[in-house]
Amino acid sequence: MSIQEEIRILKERLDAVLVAHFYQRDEIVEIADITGDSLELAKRAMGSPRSLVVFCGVGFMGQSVKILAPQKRVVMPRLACCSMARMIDSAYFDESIQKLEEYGLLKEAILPLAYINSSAEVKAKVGAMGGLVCTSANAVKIMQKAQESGKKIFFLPDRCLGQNLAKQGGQKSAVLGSSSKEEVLGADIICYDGFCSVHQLFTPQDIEFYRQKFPDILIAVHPECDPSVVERADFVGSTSQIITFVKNLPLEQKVAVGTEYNLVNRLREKNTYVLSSTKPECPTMNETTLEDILECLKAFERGEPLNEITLEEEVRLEAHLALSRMMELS
Ligand code: CIZ
Ligand code: SF4
Repeated sequence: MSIQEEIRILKERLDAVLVAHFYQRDEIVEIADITGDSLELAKRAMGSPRSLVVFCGVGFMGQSVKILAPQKRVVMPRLACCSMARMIDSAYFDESIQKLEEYGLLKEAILPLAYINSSAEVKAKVGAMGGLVCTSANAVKIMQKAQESGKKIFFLPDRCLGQNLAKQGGQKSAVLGSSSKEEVLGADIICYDGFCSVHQLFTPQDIEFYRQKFPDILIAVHPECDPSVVERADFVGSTSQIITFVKNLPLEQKVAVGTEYNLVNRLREKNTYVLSSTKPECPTMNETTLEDILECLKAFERGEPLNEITLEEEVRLEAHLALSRMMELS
């Protein structure tokens, strides 16, 4: 029996749904019941009648399912952690707010806005301060709504997404820790100094290279890329938005895409290029294998669940506040 078949049988027996993020390896995406971006996956896993969620992705994504659907058991074949999410924990969050207070901002005048790529503990801190979450797909809209509060926005952890949002809205941004106190106080959006190591790989030189090689090529990038890359692109969007954009192009239209390799490689058979001379693979997303999924299901059946996601109820409830504020607005 093939490993795919073994997984399928065990999945049925355990009443499990297999979900996989777009950045997972092809063989994982091929056997998944649900594929999507982190929020789509969390929502669809929550709505699934299955009691067990086997989540192929990185830690914060499994946590998002547990925050929204605490009655479900959630296991991850690999407990891989997004390097960006790991750049901020609750202690760093507190230190950042303290720093802003030292600069003279009142805590009540700060609204934290967390990118979904953050841990449940950080989302809980954000929720407790009245803040909310956004994804790359709804960031523009959520940022506008957040700013209607009249408060200073503290955007975390991705400085690039924060800077790109500010630029797009004709606003000023500053990065806590590297900008001066005056720049921070004068900014509309104050960013935490985190970034995605994969999306940092794309450079303006890569865009230059493709534009010279193919003058009519289109450049599509993810907003986790540096602002110097985003400002030179023809299209900027989340993973789902990039997929829709590229799939709707005429087949003869060349496009170079700046996001994770596995996703780009699956987009189209022809005329699609990876916007980098190095292979932009997300190392943690790439860790999960079919063998891991099989082992995870077997361990669950033995009553020894592997990498089960558990959250303290207080953390879950406060993180839920931040997530549900986003869902009400989007
Ligand atoms: O939210 C996600 O799944 C991520 C990490 C990126 C995106 O643009 O969809
Ligand atoms: Fe995190 Fe970047 Fe990997 Fe996405 S591509 S999971 S942001 S490290």
